[in-house]
Amino acid sequence: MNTKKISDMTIILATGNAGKLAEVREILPDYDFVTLKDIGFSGDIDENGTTYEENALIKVRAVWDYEEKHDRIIMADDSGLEIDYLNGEPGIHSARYMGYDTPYSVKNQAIIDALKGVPDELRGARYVCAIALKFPDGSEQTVRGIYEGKVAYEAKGTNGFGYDPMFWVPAFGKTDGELPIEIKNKFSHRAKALEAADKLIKAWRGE
Ligand code: ITT
Repeated sequence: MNTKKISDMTIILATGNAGKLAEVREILPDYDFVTLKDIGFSGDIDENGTTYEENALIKVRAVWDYEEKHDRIIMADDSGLEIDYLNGEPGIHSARYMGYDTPYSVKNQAIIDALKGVPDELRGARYVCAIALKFPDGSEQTVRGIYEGKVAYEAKGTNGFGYDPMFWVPAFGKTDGELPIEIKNKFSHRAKALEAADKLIKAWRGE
C-alpha cells in the first residue's frame, strides 16, 4: 500500500474499539492514528442511523463538533456481521447484540446454537464495514467493504476480536479467530474499505 511515511499528517480515528484500532493501524501503517482518548473526547455518540454509512458519519461529525480547529482528517468505522439465516441480524446492531457487556464467547455460542442443524449452504454470513472520512474543509465521503464467510459449526481461535472465532472463511477453511491477523487484514471488510479510503485521502491531498 503506502510506501512513504506521511509524517505531517495524523488522522483522528473516532472509535473506542481497541480491536478495530489495532487493525486500522496495521492495514494503513503509513498514517499516524490518534484516538478519541488522545484528543480528550469522552462523550457518548448516539449511533442512531439506519445504515453503517449513516452511523460512521455520525461518529466523524461528533468529533468535528468537538474539535475547535479542523486541521486533521477524521475517520470512523461502522461495521457489523450479517447472518443470512437470521435475516441479516445482528447487522448494524452487532456491538449491542445481546447487550454491549455480554462476552463474545457467549454471543458467539448463542449464534452457533441458533444455527444448530442448519446445513452449510444456509450458513452464509458477511462482515460489512463502512468508513467515513471528514476532511478539514468539511467535505465528507464514505466507502464500504464486504467480507463473505459462513457461521462456523464451532467457535475456534483467539485472533482478531468480536465475532471472529465463529466467522468461517471458506477460502482458508478456518475461522478468523484461527487465521493469522495478516491474512484477515488482507481480505477483510475493513481492509477493503480502508484501501478505498486511502485512495480518497490521497486524492483529497492531491497525491
Ligand atoms: P466504535 O463505534 O467505538 O468504533 P463499536 O464496537 O461500537 O466501536 P460498531 O458500532 O461499528 O463499533 O460495531 C461493530 C461491531 O461489529 C463490533 O463491535 C463487532 O461486534 C462486530 N464486528 C465488526 N467488525 C468485526 C471484525 O472485524 N471482527 C469481529 N467482529 C466485528
